[in-house]
Amino acid sequence: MRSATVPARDDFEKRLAAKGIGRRQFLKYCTAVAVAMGMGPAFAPKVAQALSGQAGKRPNVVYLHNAECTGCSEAILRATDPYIDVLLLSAVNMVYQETIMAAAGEAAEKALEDAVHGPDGFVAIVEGAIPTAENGIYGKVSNHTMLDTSRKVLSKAQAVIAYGTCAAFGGIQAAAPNPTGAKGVNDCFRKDNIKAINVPGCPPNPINIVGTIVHYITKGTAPEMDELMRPLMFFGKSVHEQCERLPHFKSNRFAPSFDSDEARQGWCLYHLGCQGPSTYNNCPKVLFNGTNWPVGAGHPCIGCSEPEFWDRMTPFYRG
Ligand code: FSX
Ligand code: SF4
Ligand code: F3S
Repeated sequence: MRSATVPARDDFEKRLAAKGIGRRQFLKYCTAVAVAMGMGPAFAPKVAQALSGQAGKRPNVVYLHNAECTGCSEAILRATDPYIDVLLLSAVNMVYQETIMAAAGEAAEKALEDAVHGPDGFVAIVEGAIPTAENGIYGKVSNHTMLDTSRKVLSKAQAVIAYGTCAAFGGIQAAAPNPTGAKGVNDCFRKDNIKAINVPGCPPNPINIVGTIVHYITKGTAPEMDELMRPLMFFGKSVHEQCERLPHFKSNRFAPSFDSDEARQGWCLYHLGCQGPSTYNNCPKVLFNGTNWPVGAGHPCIGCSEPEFWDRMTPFYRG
């Protein structure tokens, strides 16, 4: 793929500095991404190169929104460091993103047309499920159904990333009785031979999309995936096997209620509804914003990175 112009490293560092982020803090973030990718800290300079746009390849990215709460974008936009505008806009050439783009109306539509038919190709990132009932009339942007726009855009993309559980598996829109016929990308477009890399979570951890993009830039391929098309480097282990409360589970120490001393002392939340044993994600190790994760904060895992979790894992609270 041909790439957009490589930005000067100085510009990148100036933009980071304008956000109050020093080089050391940026490198710390790159190390966290490298470790989450299972590559170890020695891979951090490569991550830094990719994120600063110095890896020589800046893929064009078309970012589509479908039926969703936009929490996936929010997870990136509210990330503590190093902020999407500096990070993603340096690593990739974001040619269309409805939440953050300045263009509106016809100008926005033209930007999408240009990107899809441009000579350089593009990677598509999809957020949200696709309503399919009655030819997709339950989800429209600019009088086009999300179903039509997604099919048109995704069939031309060099790679497709379904970001968030809604885009990956349908999410809450697809929960029973699913009146809009909402589906995840792979389910929706199986016959069109569109294959998305799934990066689920409701919301997903921003590190997992950043790591997927870094992998694509540095290796030029999709990462190794499980049978649900989730990168193994992020979703290869269950939440349970990485959980800090696991020793309590193994010793049969289960918290009797959320407000008990036992819960505060870190006893296992299994009897209160925790779905960690049947959920695959890296939350216990990667944390959100490097700070904490649901079970660490005393909340059971609700299985948010699994298909049909709204139907299969509810009620979320027991006991
Ligand atoms: Fe779904 Fe994302 Fe949950 Fe929300 O876009 S994965 S409802 S956090 O926003 O799609
Ligand atoms: Fe497993 Fe949940 Fe208990 Fe952690 S709290 S050990 S994830 S059951
Ligand atoms: Fe989701 Fe469970 Fe992690 S609810 S955020 S997969 S702990």
